[in-house]
Amino acid sequence: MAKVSALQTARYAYTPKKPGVLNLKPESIQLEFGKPTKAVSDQKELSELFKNTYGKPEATFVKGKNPEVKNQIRVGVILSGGQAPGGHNVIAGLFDGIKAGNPNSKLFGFLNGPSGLTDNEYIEIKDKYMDEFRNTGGFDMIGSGRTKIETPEQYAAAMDTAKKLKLDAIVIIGGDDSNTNAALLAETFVAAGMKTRVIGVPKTIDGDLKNDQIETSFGFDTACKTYSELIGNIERDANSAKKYWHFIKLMGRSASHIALECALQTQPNICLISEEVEAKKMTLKQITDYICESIVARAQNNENFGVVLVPEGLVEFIPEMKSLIAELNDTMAHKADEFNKLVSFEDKKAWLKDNLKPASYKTFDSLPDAIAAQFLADRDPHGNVQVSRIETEKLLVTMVENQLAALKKSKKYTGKFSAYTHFFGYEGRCAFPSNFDADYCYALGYTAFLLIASGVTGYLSSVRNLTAPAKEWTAGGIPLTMMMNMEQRHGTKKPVIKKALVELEGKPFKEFAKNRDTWKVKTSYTYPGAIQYFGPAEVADQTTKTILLERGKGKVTSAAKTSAKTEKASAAKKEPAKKAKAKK
Ligand code: FBP
Repeated sequence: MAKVSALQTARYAYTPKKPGVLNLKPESIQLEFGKPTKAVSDQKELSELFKNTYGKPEATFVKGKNPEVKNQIRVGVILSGGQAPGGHNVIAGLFDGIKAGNPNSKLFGFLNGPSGLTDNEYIEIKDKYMDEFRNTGGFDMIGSGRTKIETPEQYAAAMDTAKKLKLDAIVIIGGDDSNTNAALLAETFVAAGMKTRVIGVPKTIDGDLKNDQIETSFGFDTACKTYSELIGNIERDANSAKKYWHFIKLMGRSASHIALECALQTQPNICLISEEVEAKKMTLKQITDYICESIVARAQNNENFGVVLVPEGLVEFIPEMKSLIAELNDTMAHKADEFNKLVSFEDKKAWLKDNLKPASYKTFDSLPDAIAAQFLADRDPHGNVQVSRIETEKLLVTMVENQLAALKKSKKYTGKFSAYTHFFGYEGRCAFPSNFDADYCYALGYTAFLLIASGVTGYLSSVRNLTAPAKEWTAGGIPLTMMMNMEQRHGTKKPVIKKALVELEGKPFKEFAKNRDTWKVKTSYTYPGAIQYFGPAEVADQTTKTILLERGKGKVTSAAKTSAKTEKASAAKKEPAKKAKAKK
């Protein structure tokens, strides 16, 4: 084993806390089924597409009997998509469950994502190798990848591997797309009369794989805590030096859950929420004005510093940018031969002038060249622009600088503006999982094993009641088709798991909206500090404000309120001293 840090050594010794029911012997845990379920919409189309797996009941584990858990089984596991803290613990929970059922059962890890399954590349996971990755971050144990299994050849190759390896089950650890794949694979295997069951596990730091049944995807907790620590540190630096504005872009391909959670944890001056920008049809100019309002107001209080949080997906939610991106994706795909011959940015720009609609070209032309060039970078495997590569934070700084220069001319602004930009994304995806993610992931993996041992397929491993202590969590399975609807993808309607965007009527957004006008002007920063792995539960085991608020259990304490409380407390302390003086 490579040399490891002291923290890693200490984390190896950590025993994840389990939901009460999972502490029973595996043969004493039984699946209890609820009523048949329906998809969120498009039920008819989905029931036809998933003839064998549609509409299965929700299932919960309870104390009972399941002698089947002792059967010797062979299981394959895949890590799919972007890294998220806790992935190794899902594998650990799955591994321990399988071995607790029957020590001769085997677990195979497919290498580098779903392509490991189609290309038949795998390793057998054994005790010693597993132990090197317990409670660690990263997906490096078996690697991850973004290959989508969609062609008939890929399905045939997946079936071939499952047959060759005599797999009783495959566990796919992934986000909405990967779990859509899991549902399709489950259906394909049943239709082909194969014994291989497919179970999904909800992963993504983006936090957008959640619904009435899935309280959160794993990794969101640790990633948000890591970013919030960094944001808090920057806020404190800004409040100490009092001379810089920091524009911080935060990962989240589409939804703004990460930005919102970090805002609730750190109380920055501004946090943009893409879903709100889209709902209010805000233009880039209006967003710039909104940020400038804060800068001008704070400058009047002699506070020429601040922090702005920008969600990664923002550009795709600004209506004029959304049209530009859609047209660019289309034009660059349909005229790829012509476009790919162009080398310089100037040539590409001239070509776009003739090939884009005038309105889209006008938006493109209004962007600084360096940013405009990022809109033309390589597309992802699905033909979409890679938003993590567009430096929205820099674009906003340029727009703000221009606007402030105009305000200065008209004497409406007399402050100083000096900005730094940051992008936090990769910093958080492989962090040591927080206790919450370590526990949650282990339970998800162990539950996935129990689902396999209970003979079901096309289910997502589900652990609920997450705001309570781990021993009160419940475990079970949710039929994947229950979370699906039909969506237009590249010109055709496809079954997909519905992505959860930030709800503007939801409690987390409302809590933020209630406080943000104060934060915009008054310095109200809160400093969460580093993730704590050891110590009292209120410090080390708490999950996100998002889940607490969603479950009606949390509220933000603003710095304004905190300092009011502190002032009261110190006034009370001074009171006896005053009285004593008066007596003298
Ligand atoms: P998943 O949805 O696959 O978990 O990945 C999410 C994410 O971390 C996004 O936040 C980000 O936009 C994207 O991955 C970056 O992708 P890549 O790792 O390919 O650069």
